[in-house]
Amino acid sequence: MEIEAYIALGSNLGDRELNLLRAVAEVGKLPECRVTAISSFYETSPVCTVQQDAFYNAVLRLSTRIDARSLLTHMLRIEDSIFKRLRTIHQGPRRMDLDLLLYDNRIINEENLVVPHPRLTERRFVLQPLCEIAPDLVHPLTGKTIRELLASLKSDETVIKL
Ligand code: PH2
Ligand code: MG
Ligand code: MG
Repeated sequence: MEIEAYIALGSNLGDRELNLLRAVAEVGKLPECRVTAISSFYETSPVCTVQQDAFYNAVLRLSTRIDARSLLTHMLRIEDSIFKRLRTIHQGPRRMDLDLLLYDNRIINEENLVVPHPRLTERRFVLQPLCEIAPDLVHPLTGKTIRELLASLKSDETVIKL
């Protein structure tokens, strides 16, 4: 059975636009995965403790037959092997960060695999692109749509559609 998953993409090192395009292509090449929607790209102010440059962020929708754990493993492999991600500084600058936001309407609480993504509801740099491609999607924990979550969000992040 095909299910729909949503993945957030973020880059603030190197050619940020090219990095997002490459990541979309790599996710699309995964076994039994089809990218069925991509948001616009957004330039966003960094939300973190470590001082760093602005991000490019986007969200994509995937139709897939692989389970959430395998999908996550593939995503981490793309970060490591394609984008040579170094995990030296926690939340430090990176060419590519791929986060699994939603997997069907499932609630998963396993080590290193928490879905829906725990910070999804607090981050404009995620909610705004997600709302562009899935405004009526219901967040399985809050029962609210993405549009409602975005409307009630209080955050001073700058998120500019490119
Ligand atoms: N990712 C983080 C921390 N802060 N800020 C923005 N604007 N965009 C991100 O993708 C981002 C962040 C940790 O993954
Ligand atoms: Mg992240
Ligand atoms: Mg991540």
